[in-house]
Amino acid sequence: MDLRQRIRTSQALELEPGSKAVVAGWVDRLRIVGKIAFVILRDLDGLLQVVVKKNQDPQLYEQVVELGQEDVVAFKGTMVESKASIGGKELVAEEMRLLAKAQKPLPIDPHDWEKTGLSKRLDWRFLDLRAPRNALIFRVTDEAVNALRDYYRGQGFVEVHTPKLVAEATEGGAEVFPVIYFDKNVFLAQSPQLYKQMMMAAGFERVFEVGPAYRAEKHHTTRHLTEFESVDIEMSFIEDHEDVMRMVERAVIHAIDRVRTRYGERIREYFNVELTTPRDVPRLTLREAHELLKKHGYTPSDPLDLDTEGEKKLGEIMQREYGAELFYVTEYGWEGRPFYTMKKPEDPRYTRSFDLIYRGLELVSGSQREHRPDVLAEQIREKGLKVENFEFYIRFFRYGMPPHGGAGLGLERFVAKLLELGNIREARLLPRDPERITP
Ligand code: AMO
Repeated sequence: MDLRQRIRTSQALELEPGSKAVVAGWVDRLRIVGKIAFVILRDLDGLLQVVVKKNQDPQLYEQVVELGQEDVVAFKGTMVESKASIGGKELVAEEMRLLAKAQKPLPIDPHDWEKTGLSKRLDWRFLDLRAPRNALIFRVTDEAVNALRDYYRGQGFVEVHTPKLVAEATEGGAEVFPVIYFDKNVFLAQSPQLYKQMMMAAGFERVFEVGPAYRAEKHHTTRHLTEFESVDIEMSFIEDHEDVMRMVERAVIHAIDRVRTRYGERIREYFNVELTTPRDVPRLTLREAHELLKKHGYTPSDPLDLDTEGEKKLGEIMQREYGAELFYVTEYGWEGRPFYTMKKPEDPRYTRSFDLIYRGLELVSGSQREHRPDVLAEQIREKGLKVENFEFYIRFFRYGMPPHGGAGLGLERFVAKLLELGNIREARLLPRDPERITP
């Protein structure tokens, strides 16, 4: 039996009865009824029942009954119709090749992932991901990120890859990881922010990046990771932040629609979540958001920002009263936004900024950037940072920098909300948090 002839279980199920097939995968279950052995074989695509009858092939039967759960095995045989089997067909085996034994007992049983705590599941992530429901999370991630990529590329964005070892914090000084870099102290990048802006000075006009971002978040929350995948864009020649918002919302809607089209049914089956493609994305200024919240009996803690609880409440109100799962809050107060954000010209207490909220969670954050070097230097000072440390950055702005803006989307948050996962860690292959650095 030659593994090069191997087809997936889903392909085998499409064959005409009587066709020969070589399939391979993991033993999901082994059942022996009388003198018949049934192996449920699992691969990336699904399950296939394989049958061996003792009286037809006693030698093969003896091999099969020795199999254990999670052994890796290949079968060659003939596809036959079988109404009671998954997919209405099964493989009558003629040959078997044991490819690898699974040691027993299994540290976690992929069938029982629900009974296992998340921490233990993450310790044994490779076994946890053998559960089709858990594997689906990463197929959804793949579809979502590629849909975003395809959308942006279609709009003339070019993907770039910027350094993750950097000299300065960009998103607020407290949350950086210092790294010993030869004889210097450097940091892990919190965001590609300064470099995607550099690409505007380089005349690229539209760039995007999908890459890791690092935040030294000490808090254990269900929406923070210390390492996450950030989908960033930056674009030039904008009038204001609204131009960025239109771009981002179309990309997000495109991604939701692609995930729904490809995996909607399976998401319903495994996660009991109904995906709908948003039609439009309402906008509220921060002030309007606060008024709406107060009307519903909630007073936000900071008049110039939106706290997590407020975000969640606002999400519920927008969903209930306007049927909006996806909406923008704009014009955040200057206090709460980074130094590179453009202030609102008519009222500098506020900024040309926005957050996109999806199902009650901040999914995207963005703004128009301050592109006038002297104003930018002043803003760096206002935030209590040293202008000298940002000289390499301010330089980008001195030789012809177009008006520009951009945004960053947290990929794990996106997937967590698409599937209504209770904890963002489930949406990261190998999440890092203050305690976890292995596997
Ligand atoms: P911000 O800091 O808001 O903005 O981050 C952008 C988006 O990244 C996600 N995110 C996180 N996801 C998981 N764990 C975390 N600890 C975490 N922190 C942030 C969120 C958030 O909306 N440079 C700006 C973006 C820009 O203006 O272009 C920035 O990084 O989904």
